[in-house]
Amino acid sequence: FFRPTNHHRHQLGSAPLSSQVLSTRRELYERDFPLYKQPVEVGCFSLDSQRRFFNDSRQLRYYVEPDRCPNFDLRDGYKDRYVRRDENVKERLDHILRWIVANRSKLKSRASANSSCALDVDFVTWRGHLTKLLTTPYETREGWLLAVTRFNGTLYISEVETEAARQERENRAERNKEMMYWGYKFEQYTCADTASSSPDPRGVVNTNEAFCTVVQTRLTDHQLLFSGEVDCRDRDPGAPPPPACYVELKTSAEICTPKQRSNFHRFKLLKWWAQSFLPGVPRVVAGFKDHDGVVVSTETFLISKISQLIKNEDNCWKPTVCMNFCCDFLSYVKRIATEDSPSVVYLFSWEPRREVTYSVHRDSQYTFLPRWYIQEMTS
Ligand code: 0WD
Ligand code: CA
Repeated sequence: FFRPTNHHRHQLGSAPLSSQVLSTRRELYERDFPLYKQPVEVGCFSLDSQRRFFNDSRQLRYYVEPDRCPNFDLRDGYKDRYVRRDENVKERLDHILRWIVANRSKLKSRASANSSCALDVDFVTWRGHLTKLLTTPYETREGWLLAVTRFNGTLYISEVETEAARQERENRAERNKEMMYWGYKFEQYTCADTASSSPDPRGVVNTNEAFCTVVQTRLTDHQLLFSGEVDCRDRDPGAPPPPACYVELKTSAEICTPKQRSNFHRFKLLKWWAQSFLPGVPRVVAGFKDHDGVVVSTETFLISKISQLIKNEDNCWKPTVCMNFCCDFLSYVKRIATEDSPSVVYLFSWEPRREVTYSVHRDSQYTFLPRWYIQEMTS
């Protein structure tokens, strides 16, 4: 996928290797691009309209290219055809853990195939958590909290909602609630249930439903297993195998001025790139909407072309900074989170303009590995 060309990275002003904190200053991460292996899909799962888990691809949808001049009304159905997932239910890593239990044989390490239940990976997490790490050196508004538990040698990373995020969620303005619906409505206009059917914009939008890919890859010396929600796939049966056939759907405000274009490149494309680059999803289809929530045009962005697209912006984000920071964060976690116990949580915490710090918690509110998982993996 990408190869490092420089083997002296720690001499070129990277973060101190023994510190209790981790700097997020961009300059420290301007090294050559680290090795990131081509992500391989090792499985998938689906969550149905009632958020029930299935170890299969029943919720996978098929991308149908819109007309050149679409006229998708994203507000349609908000009041009467919208079933919203209950955001008060904290699922943490549970769906991924269920997938692991159902697919253990695929993951057992060669060394311990008959004895211990160790997985062959260093980290298990959601793709969305890794996206947050990739964008951290450029984030100026929202901090994060990541809980880490070491269990049978594997480090599990699960996000904890910050106080600020909880307040934002509980005080969300009506307009923002409606705009959150627009993204899902765009999916409904562009996705069909089968390779040969058409989208049905008269149906119900139910955000409990999800199709998730599970991928395995390696970032330098970190073996990763993570899952991410996938919107749809190329409907051509001759398309390349997953994840190369997957398509990410986004909506964004229409771009009318050079300032808007620059902001789109500097902020939106960073998030879009980070999210899809991680699982190896090659393209994002953007629907550009006007103020009234009508999609008036679409455009395909190839993830492999985004770094060229942004090169003309002054002071823009760099993929290498994102990946090197993530890599150093994972090394930092390995160094700090040494006690192997399902009831111990190392809570890593970051606020904009600060360093990453951590605290340790035993049998606390932060413990997140469920008993059923520990039991399955110990027997
Ligand atoms: O425990 C948590 N704090 C979180 C759990 C935070 C974020 C996600 N999740 C879980 C949910 O079970 C969800 O099904 O992760 C799943 C999605 O995981 P992901 O792919 O790692 O998340 P991310 O890349 O942030 O989001 C992908 C899509 C979003 O699409 P857009 O185009 O808006 O980025 O997943 C949806 C959303 O459609 N999504 C969520 N769905 C359910 N719960 C959530 C969420 N909290 N966040 C984003
Ligand atoms: Ca999406």
